[in-house]
Amino acid sequence: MSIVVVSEKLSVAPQPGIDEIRALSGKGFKALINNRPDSEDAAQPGTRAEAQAAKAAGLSYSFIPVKPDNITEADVRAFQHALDAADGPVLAHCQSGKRALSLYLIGEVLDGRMAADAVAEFGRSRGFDTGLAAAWLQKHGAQKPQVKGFFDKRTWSVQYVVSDPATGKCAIIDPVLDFDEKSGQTATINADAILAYISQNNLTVEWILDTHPHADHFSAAQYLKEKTGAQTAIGEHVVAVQALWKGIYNWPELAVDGSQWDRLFARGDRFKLGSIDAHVLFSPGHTLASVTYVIGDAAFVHDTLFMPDSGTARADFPGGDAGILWQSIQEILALPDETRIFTGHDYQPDDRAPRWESTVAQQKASNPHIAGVSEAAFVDLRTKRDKTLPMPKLILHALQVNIRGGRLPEPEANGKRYLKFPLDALQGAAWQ
Ligand SMILES: N[C@@H](CCC(=O)N[C@@H](CS)C(=O)NCC(=O)O)C(=O)O
Ligand SMILES: [Fe+2]
Repeated sequence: MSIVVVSEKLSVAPQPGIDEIRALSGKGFKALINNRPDSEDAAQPGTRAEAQAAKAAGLSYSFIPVKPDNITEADVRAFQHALDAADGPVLAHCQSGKRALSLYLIGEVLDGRMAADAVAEFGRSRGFDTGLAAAWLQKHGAQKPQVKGFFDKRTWSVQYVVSDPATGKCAIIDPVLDFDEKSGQTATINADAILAYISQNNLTVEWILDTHPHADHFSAAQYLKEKTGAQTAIGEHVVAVQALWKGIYNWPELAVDGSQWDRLFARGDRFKLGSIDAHVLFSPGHTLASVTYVIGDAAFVHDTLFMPDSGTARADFPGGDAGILWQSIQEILALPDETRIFTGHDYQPDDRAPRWESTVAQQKASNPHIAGVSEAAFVDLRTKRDKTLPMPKLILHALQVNIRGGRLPEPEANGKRYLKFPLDALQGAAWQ
């Protein structure tokens, strides 16, 4: 049996004989992992005999049998658990050592400690063909992005960095540019926290995505594009929102062709985040242009569904429509039950700590605007509730920035920037 050292804690080997297992503690090993289902061949000792020999030698023993074509994430996690639990060096084996090494490598990539394209070379340099791990990652692992949420207390917004552990590529979704309406000051506290996370984790920004032109905060898309060089994108119907607000702001020079973004997404468009497949749902109702980004198993739904204890987004902004929002929500709920749903705001009902992740199944089971609610009842409850909601305090500030992709107004001759407010253009004043 030739033992190959993989890390300080792990070595892998082909099938050991019973005598070789008994000798392992003398070589400093504290634990044995057997990744081989019983009865693969007549000569193999089998798990009972291995367990007995390991225990007699004072080793802890784990049986995590996998077939080469049927490895699951649970096997990978069980392998990691056995490795972590051991109080010293571990020997893992299958027939040749290839499966044992593959389980380890898949875990390293899933947890972001190794790049997927380093897997093959890692195996080769130690005498193993680890194409198995590479193929597994291509099929499963690479489709599960890591999602980091950043909550902005001022606007109850959730901003996301979504990354592909296999390649280190990431997207920033719905970043906030800070604005204090009382002083008129802007700042980049939120966006800089996002940039710090990206640099600490050695990520490369591929996309800066907005789900819709926000009515309650400024988008930091332009600032982040200047910092990272990544491409910006939004839904193609942003041109309708531009046309609508061009009228409200009486703004003849505003280009209403979406040229302020690098890419405009249409319903069903596909794109890649590193090795992860992503596609776009058109999700209007809250605004004319809202989209949902489905990246691997994660859907970024922004202002459609909130957390199950918080219902849904309002549909009474210019261009909003409760019936259309209902249709958009149905399309999101038709995603697989285990799809992770990431919402764009959390208004912290009863002052609970902010939360932003749920699943399609949880939304269907317990969101009071959805579970057992008909379309007519939804439209009724949404319309009644929207009549009670004052306009967001920054709606007139934010739209003139966000329909230009997060660009602040151009400075005037004195170098200062100014916002412009139409009077009596919107309804919904909260006089009392
Ligand atoms: N009080 C907040 C309200 C913001 C707001 O209206 N948010 C929208 C999303 S942009 C919403 O759907 N709110 C639902 C609700 O407040 O119930 C503000 O002034 O900014
Ligand atoms: Fe919104």
